[in-house]
Amino acid sequence: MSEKKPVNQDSKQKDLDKNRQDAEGYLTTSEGQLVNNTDDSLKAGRRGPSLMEDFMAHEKIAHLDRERIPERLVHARGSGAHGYFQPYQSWQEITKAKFLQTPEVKTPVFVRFSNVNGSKGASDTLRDVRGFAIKFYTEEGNYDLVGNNIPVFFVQDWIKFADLVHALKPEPDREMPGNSSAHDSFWDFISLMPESMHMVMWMLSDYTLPRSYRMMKGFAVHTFRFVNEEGKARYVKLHVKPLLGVHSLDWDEAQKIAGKDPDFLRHDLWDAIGKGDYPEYELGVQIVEEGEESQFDFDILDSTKLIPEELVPITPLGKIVLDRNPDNFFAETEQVAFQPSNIVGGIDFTDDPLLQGRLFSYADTQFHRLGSANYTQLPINRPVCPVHHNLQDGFMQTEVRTTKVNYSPNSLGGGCPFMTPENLGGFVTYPSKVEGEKVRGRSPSFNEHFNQARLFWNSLTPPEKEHLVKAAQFELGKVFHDHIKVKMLELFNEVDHDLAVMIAAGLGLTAPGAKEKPKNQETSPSLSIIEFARTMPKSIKTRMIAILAADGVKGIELQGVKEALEKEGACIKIVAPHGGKIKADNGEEIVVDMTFLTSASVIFDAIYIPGGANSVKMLQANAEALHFIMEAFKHCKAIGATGEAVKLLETAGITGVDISQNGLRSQSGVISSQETGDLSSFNQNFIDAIAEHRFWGRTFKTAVPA
Ligand code: HDE
Repeated sequence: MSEKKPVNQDSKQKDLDKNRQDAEGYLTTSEGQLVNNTDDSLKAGRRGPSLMEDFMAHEKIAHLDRERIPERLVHARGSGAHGYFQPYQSWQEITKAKFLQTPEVKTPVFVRFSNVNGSKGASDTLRDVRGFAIKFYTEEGNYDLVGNNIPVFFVQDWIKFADLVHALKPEPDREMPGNSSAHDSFWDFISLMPESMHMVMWMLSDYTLPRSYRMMKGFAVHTFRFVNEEGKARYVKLHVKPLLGVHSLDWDEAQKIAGKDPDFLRHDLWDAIGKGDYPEYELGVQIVEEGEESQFDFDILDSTKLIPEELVPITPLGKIVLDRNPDNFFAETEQVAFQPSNIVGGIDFTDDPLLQGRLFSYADTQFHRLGSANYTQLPINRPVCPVHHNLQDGFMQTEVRTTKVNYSPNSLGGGCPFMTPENLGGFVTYPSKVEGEKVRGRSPSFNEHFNQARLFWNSLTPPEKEHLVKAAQFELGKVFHDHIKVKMLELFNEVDHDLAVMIAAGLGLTAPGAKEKPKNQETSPSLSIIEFARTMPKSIKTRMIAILAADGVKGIELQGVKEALEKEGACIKIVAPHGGKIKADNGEEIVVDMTFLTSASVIFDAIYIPGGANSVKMLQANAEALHFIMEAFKHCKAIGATGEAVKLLETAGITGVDISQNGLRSQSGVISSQETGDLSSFNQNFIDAIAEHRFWGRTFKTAVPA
């Protein structure tokens, strides 16, 4: 039985602390000795050699030498946040899990977002699948939902995970490329693994370029079970939906941010929580009654398949709110140990052959990564409920156990700890029926690989299709061996002939011959980011907007538009040719947040340029300012200009598009108004344009050299 009583809490320690209160705040060693100088090493003479007895220096360097632990094999780069989960109502009909019973009860959570492929120092924005892992600290112990931002996976059987990771990671002879799947070994593997094609379509889509962790879905991927108090089980797929909607970056933009602000997504999350713009998500579930799973033309245990929302809608269970940044990156975000095997009564596994392997791998990796079987005692991993077990000793055991009984059954300890009866919330494995011969093989129900890849393709809007084709051309364009590209074109041809033809054109290869179009040409609009956005409330909350200005800017225009945008929750930065302050035409001094040197258009969602003859003249003569505007246009962002600044759009090269005049609505997302007396219609239409996120269909953008 574990007694949770840290050593430094005993009375002896308290006395010592009292005696030392005068020394509060002074430097000590890790053993508590007060020390007077750790800025100079101990030497024999001021110019002499260092002495071996310098325990202060030894401690400092020896600790530094050991400060790194192995980075996660995958998902190495991550950002974390604390928060809570609150159910909308009692879900006792479908599960007995306590954290889903009472709408008044908030369950603490810690969430870690990550990118799969890149190492710990990778840039945030390059194309990568994202992890979305949630630890629920429930009153019945920890429940971990370790998901991704894509609802399916590359392989069906966990034994293939090692091959996938080897192929994806930098090639072993040269350790290149550092942070990209665009290389021979990855596409060689994929070209020989048709089961990956559905996930590959998602990977090449805009889902792998999230604008923000706050604007990203999460999926548990596998089918799990919910079990209620009566023991009735149902199949479930868990989903997490961001209330800000799903938004993504443009590929060119993502690559540029990787250099301009490699911590872009980390900043975004940290800053938003710091400002009180707490990210919110909805946890939901698709429910399939036992016995009804055979209605689908795929196997619900196959993790390369999703259940279209049009067939089984998502039932919203409750809300996740992230309201606190971590205090210490290493102690929390780095040391957090997620495990799909962390489960509570009322939720259970299924026989999904991908899930089964995960139930072993995560604990195994934590033993290695965190160096001890006692990693569950780390503050970030510790459950909020009491723990009673017979696990003993091991490296870095922090608990001082005071019982001599560490086995079961026992009489000396009164039989403690007792086995928890089911009615007290004890986890009991759902007694699903299993029988069969031992066999290395797969169910024939796992054999079809292209229907859902095609469903995904058919569900995308034209700009999303264009992005996917470009992504495939980019990835395969970086592959050296032609036979791999040819094999991939054959697989794309199985998905859709037109898709294969378009990709082949960019590679300078011939697409395989047309196949008879499969009858199944259904669509599932919820799979498209753009279609999904249409179902969400429009808002510019937390969007980053740059106001470009220089000395002489029309103060009244700048402040009026700024206030209107801020009222809608946007985050405004004044970008100017120099730091400090600029002087408006009315004499007002305006604080500059960033300069053209310290910022870039790619870190903003939209830009606004106020009038003022002198300001506009200065921006017109500033190549960096013109580049800023052109680039924002090329990346399909909303652009607003008023007064004299309207002509600046033309100087920047934004011609040939429908620029709205006098603040009217525009299909192109470029809103201008030469009339500056009343800017209310300009403000409204500019706000509506920003809420569109991007004008992907914007024509003429490729003619803009940025
Ligand atoms: Fe993971 N995965 N994975 N994975 N995974 C890890 O655990 C593994 C899979 C996911 O923020 C590792 O602590 C196997 C699917 C996330 O700390 C490792 C298989 C999904 C995270 C591991 C999979 C995920 C990981 C590496 C196939 C989405 C980061 C470091 C059988 C549902 C969690 C670590 C965090 C991390 C194994 C497939 C999500 C090696 C064997 C499918 C979000 O244990």
